[in-house]
Amino acid sequence: MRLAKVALVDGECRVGLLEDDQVKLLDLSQVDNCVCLSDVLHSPDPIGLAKFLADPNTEPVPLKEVTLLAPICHQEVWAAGVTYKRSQVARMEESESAASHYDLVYTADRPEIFFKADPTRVSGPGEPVRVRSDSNWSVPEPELTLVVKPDGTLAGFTIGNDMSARDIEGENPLYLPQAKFYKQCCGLGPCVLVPEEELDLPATKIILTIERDGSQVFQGETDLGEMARSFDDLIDWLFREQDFPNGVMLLTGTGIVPPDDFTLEDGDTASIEITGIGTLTNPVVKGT
Ligand code: DO4
Ligand code: MG
Repeated sequence: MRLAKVALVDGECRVGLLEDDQVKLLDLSQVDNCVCLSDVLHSPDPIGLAKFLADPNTEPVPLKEVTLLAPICHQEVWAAGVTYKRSQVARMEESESAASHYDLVYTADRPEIFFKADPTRVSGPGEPVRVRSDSNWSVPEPELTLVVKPDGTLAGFTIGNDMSARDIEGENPLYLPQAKFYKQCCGLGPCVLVPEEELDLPATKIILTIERDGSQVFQGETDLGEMARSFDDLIDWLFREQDFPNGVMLLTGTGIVPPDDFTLEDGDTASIEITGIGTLTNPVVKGT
């Protein structure tokens, strides 16, 4: 089941169930204290609750008549890194001085986990993601994103774009928060997949496409079978000595890194497709 936050033509914000090219709107008022998508996702049975809330008296709305919003409410957004071989190699190339850190963290018991964004820094489908004005080497990072309940159990999956300034991160690993955390630094969407069965990891593809002036300038592909860590392991580390009363989103690292001579430019478009979830597309803006 795919659940989304949508804005209707009159601007009203609703939660909907995506089915083909239609959205079935949910009537959240039927349940006490159920006001946002996360209230459905964090319930003990999100699929059962969404079916119960699907309003039989309202006609489904054509998907093209709504605007899909970032599927986030009050959650913090965190990210794991160096969880794919491709990321380990790229990081070791970009930073001579920190190469051994990236090498070690790939196989260490403790993963790299960092704070990525609060909801105000997240861009939904179609909204701009940003390249810092003081970066000349930035890339999108296409990442499966775990939607985690306050109790640490998995509610579902969405798509994340961990925008990254490779030059700032590569100059000194102590600059990582500046390379990763700034306004419009994170794309999320277009919906949350609440799986009805376990994901088939090797069959779940991630495809990153970057377009410039209407032409494709980069495309890369990986699959979840390439990930070196399990979802449970990442969630377990994230929740050590942390409480997330609003739930949390966890980006799980990139397995696609464009070649070293590639940097995003103002006006590019980054699209990330993940099997079973959909495609998250964002225009890129560069600060001046
Ligand atoms: O330390 C570097 C960040 C790694 C990362 O964001 C990734 O592998 O996706
Ligand atoms: Mg990343």
